[in-house]
Amino acid sequence: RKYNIAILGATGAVGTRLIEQLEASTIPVNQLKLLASAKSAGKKLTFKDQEIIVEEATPESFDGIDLVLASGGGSVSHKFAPEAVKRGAVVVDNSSYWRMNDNVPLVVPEVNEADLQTHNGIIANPNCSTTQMVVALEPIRRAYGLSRVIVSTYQAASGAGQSAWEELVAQTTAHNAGEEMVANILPVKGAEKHYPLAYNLLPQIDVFEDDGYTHEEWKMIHETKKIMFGNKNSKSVKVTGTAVRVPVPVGHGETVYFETDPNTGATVKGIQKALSQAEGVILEDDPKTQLYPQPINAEGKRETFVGRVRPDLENDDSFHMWVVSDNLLKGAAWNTVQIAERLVALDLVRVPEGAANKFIAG
Ligand code: 11C
Repeated sequence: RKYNIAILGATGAVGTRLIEQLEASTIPVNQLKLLASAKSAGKKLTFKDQEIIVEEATPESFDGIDLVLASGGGSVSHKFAPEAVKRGAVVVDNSSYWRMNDNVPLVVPEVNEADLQTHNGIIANPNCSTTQMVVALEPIRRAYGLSRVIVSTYQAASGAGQSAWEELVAQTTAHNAGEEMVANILPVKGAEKHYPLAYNLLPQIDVFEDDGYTHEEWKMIHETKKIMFGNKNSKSVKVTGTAVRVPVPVGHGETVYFETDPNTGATVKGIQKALSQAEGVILEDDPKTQLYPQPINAEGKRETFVGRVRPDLENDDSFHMWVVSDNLLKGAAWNTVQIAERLVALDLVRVPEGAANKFIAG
């Protein structure tokens, strides 16, 4: 079987990588449609040496489509994912809109591929900082259990989109020329205040919740629980963290403190072994030779890189590690295409009867 595929949000930082990842995937493509807002319609992009003209997305765009890879943002997915499912297409959605819906599996194939079996037409792709963390934590959980996680993130500008990435570059150039840095996007589009990221750190990613956490931190807590423990409010694990934007173009870094089950006798060597054998993980951990993951080396790669595995010096059965991945690939485009590859391999590119009624377009 060959598939008719649509990429929704084809012109953004993730959208263009979706095209590249699809091109490099094992999915047999019959026809590829590139969809975006009216503003981007008419642009020309290339897939397998073939020029494709970007079309404005409408509900009818999904007629005859089998599989949609969506990366147009929350309101676009709210509007179009149910329309696509209604027309028989399966949607792998990179936005946050459907992630916490009980009818929608939230999937990182290395962790919970089995959740694909019960999909209803929409499958959600997690937030980038969550994805790389769970890829690194899952092999540890399987071997040694997991009761608590405390994460601090060092997130790249491109996580906030192509425009934030461009703003960082422009600010760096301006600062180096002795000119004033202009900030219109970060820490979050539409906020009352904007601050420069170049030569700076911003301890705010996304909007603040009433409890003092940012929405990015909220996502890391609840998405991790849903992916690894099957329930966004699971009490089986305690998760907390602080998300910080750093002046790096691509590649999120994370320091992760975690507590294992005391009955399992976890050791640094055991954890390193579990990580080195895990799918999607590359262990880069040798302090003697200064080997540890860095965003600059992770850019363009599909894997999640882990290093600096060491014991906590005061808490038993507790450890620290450093996790890096390309936020636009494993954090977004690759995980989406990887889910699509698994759907194809498992013959799950079909909308179950009646499932479309579970979703209402916004
Ligand atoms: C950032 N993690 O770095 C965000 C971007 O929920 O898919 C991803 C937002 C999301 O700003």
